[in-house]
Amino acid sequence: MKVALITGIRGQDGAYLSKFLLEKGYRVVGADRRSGDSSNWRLKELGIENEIEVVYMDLLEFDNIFRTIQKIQPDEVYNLAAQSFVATSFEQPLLTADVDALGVVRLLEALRLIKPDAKFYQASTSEMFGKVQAIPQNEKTPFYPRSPYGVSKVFGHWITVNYRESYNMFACSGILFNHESPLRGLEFVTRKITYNLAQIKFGLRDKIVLGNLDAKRDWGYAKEYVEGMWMMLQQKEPDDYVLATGETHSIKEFVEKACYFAGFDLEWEGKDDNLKGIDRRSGRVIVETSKEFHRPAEVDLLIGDASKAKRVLGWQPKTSFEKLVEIMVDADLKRVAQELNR
Ligand code: NAP
Ligand code: F7E
Repeated sequence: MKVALITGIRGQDGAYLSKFLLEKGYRVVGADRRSGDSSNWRLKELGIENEIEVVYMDLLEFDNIFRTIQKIQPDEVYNLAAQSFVATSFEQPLLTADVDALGVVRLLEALRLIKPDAKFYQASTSEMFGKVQAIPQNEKTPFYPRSPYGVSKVFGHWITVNYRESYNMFACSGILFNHESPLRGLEFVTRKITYNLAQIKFGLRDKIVLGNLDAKRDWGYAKEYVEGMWMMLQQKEPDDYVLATGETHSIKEFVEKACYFAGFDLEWEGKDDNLKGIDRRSGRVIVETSKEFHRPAEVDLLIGDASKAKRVLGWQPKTSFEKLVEIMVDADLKRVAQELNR
């Protein structure tokens, strides 16, 4: 039985990857940093809460990582843990760098010393492309990060490449574009939209306040992206791969589609920071914009070219943008209805 150690077990990708690996017959050990809120809602929703062995491991503490690797002796390590919210990285740049940059080298160093033959996956990101230097972006596109998060992830990416080249370790970096799901955190724009629209639908909220609606993202379905992570570690040689859909949509388009699936008839009025989304049926303002949610530096456009992953791994996304929005809206309408019935 292969042993997989997953950091960031309580996050969106940690949950989907755990389920995928359990179905493949892995023993899954999940590293939890032991924060105050130890709710396992995602693992519960996937029905796997009791199938995962949880260990306490924080990427900030080297001895803790060292002892965990020594004890678990993993065959595969998926480093999904991160301070992953771009907006927070501007408020907490040092913490973000400590976890997202130095955390990676702590883990790699522990593996090099104890289990150098373990396969390693690093969760890199399209945020590394930032102010994009080419359209679409692929493995060869130069990085130009626009946030402390993006800068830290560039370090995580290059240190992974460096350990592969210096010590011959099987270390891969997956450069994943935005991937969403009903298990996405509420702070990210897609889930903020779908959950809050569901609350408006059930009369629990008046409106949603958002930031820059013009930014464009390449959004895929998280459940499919974790399979790509695993595929990278099953190849003969370690390498880096972009996973993306090759389509891009603005936040405004996401709002429009989500409103449609939630049963609102949206029309826009005004512009820029005075843009309002009005439901024609009720005449009520349900979407507003505010500078509060703007970032000091924005990533305006992301669109990925995943042709290498398709050619080498046989990976390709299956869920369309429209279907993804529908899945997320439906899940949140059900959740809010259940919350009301409790
Ligand atoms: P997520 O839901 O925010 O999960 C991140 C996890 O990391 C959380 O469980 C968090 O623990 C944990 N964590 C934070 N600080 C830690 C520390 N010091 N030590 C140990 N664990 C720590 O993120 P996700 O969406 O699943 O993404 C997974 C990874 O892929 C992240 O590295 C992210 O940066 C990267 N990524 C994500 C996307 C995307 O679109 N989702 C795209 C590209 C790359 P708590 O549960 O205790 O908060
Ligand atoms: O923002 C705009 C915001 O926070 C998307 C992380 O998983 O994907 C994610 O990073 C866009 C930005 O995701 C609001 O300005 C407008 O342009 O959902 P987000 P992100 O920053 O793209 C990458 C690939 C990662 O690696 C990260 O870990 O939406 N936006 N209004 C807003 N964003 C938020 N959060 N809230 C708003 O109200």
